Amino acid sequence: MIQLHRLITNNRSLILAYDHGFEHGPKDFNLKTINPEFVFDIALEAGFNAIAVHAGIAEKYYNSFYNDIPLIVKLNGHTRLGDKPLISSQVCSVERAIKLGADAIGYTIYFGSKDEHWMLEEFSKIVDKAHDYGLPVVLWSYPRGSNVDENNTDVIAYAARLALELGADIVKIKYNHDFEGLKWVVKSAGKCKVMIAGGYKTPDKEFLNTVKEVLEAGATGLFVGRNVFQNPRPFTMGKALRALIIENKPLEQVLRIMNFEK
Ligand code: FBP
Repeated sequence: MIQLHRLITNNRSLILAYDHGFEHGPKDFNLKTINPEFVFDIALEAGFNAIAVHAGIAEKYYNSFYNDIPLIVKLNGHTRLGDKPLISSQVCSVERAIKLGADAIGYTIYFGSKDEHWMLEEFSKIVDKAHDYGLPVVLWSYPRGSNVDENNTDVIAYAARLALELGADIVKIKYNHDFEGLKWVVKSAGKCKVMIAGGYKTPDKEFLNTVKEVLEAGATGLFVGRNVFQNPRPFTMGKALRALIIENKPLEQVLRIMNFEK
């Protein structure tokens, strides 16, 4: 039985992504957010459904104090030191993730890249093993490559469908601001839950509006990094997202309570 219930509340979910130190480098952080404990504290205090990190961060920072936050260990990654990455290498096994306390496994596939066959093969084996242990699998489903239009709705729907076909339980996609298109993406993913990546830091009100929109289109929730930890009030933004996504509060009320009017 796949243990999805810790990651999803009333068919909604809010997950904090903190794999940026690996995927982009410390440039995404400031003097506070460079410290993983600060970001774990945001997840804990704002009541996120889970936090996603690489193995080294889990090993050194996910201690008993944070046990209430379900842990997603990301099994593959790439650096940003060379060309735009089209392959993500496995850097952690399912077994190691379990030893680190993982409640779920994360993995990225760049569909459409010339190396996709490596990632397809590797991911299939990982899904098989993770499911044997009852662990849900989250796929960062990112179409990418010289002949791939990452922003095209049909391409995003294809990426969502591939996640379902491969056995992922949650698929994380980038939203292209095509509201009707997202409904089709969600349909394409079937029983695989669709979560939206946060993207670059955007103004608070605009960002929360987008979140409201993706929920209306049928997304299960948000799998967000920079729009929380790069916010000058990251705890407040975390709580606002919790109110909007999990507690189903109206956007106007969330904006008012959190004083996000500007
Ligand atoms: P953000 O909410 O900050 O966009 O994080 C989502 C995420 O998928 C991270 O998990 C990951 O590190 C990053 O975006 C990858 O972005 P990109 O594919 O642009 O490097």
